Amino acid sequence: MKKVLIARPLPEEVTSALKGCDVTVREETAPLSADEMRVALRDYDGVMPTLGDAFSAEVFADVPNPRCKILANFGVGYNHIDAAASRAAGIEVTNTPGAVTDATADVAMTLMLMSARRAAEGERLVRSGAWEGWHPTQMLGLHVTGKMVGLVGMGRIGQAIARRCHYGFEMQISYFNRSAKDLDFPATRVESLIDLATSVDILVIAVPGGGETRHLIDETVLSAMQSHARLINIARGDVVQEAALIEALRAGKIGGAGLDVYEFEPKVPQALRDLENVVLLPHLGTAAHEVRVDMGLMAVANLQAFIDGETPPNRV
Ligand code: 8YV
Repeated sequence: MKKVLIARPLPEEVTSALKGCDVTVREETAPLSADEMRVALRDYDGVMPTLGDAFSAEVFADVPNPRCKILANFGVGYNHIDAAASRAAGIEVTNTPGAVTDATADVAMTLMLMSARRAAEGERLVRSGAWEGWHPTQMLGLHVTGKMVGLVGMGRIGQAIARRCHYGFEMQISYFNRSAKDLDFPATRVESLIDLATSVDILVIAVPGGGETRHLIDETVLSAMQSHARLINIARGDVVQEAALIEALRAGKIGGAGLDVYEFEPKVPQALRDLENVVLLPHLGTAAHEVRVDMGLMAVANLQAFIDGETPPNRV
């Protein structure tokens, strides 16, 4: 019987869905250690890893002829897995596109509204007991309706965000993407990231993580943004050069930021935590029970196909 390792506790409806195999659910919430990854590759036929399980080229190199043949990632982003090294080791990688889209787009909107309307700052004020009452110029933020939003990346999640911006908030949409997209809402493709950064009130990052997008948002891009503009990141932390962002926020080069992800997650620099003009969420993108169940069932479908000798539906 095939042996499967699920690397984190997941809702019971997910862990009980795999049939015809011997399933081990690891009870710890922390990422797999290098030793645990080596054991996973050596002793299991299939593994369901997730964010933080750093299956690097070194880990694959440590386990020649692995028993494992599939890493069915729980999540759409798989930049923690060296997919080329995995394939070279004879292990296929799958992910969970679609299941994460709406929930992640919702968190982008949450951050956009919170940052623009200074909601976290306001909440801190009320909680501190220092609020002295309403007055016409208190805590004025940026009006969102009708503003210009720029999407860095127009994949599934980018489109879900843009749709919300267009239909919900009458925003003008422009985007920077490798290829032009056939979209069901009005949007202008911009050839240069700097031009996009210069022209919008809110810049939203929705590109995959990994080597190609690392530090895409650097000092030059941040300096191009307008001083009232907001930067929203629901993608991967290292798409933004965090030190440059801290400096831009500190110097008032941009108006604020809303972050769900961090360059050295889960480490969030004190300098960032000290700033008022940034909203900080703990990677809540897909943190809703039904979404995690959908993601889990998608990862299970990939594993199940492998166990049944079929082609997994979501190979990366
Ligand atoms: C997940 C995400 O919760 O799916 C992704 O790529 O970023 C998240 O929202 C997490 O990464 C699980 O893999």
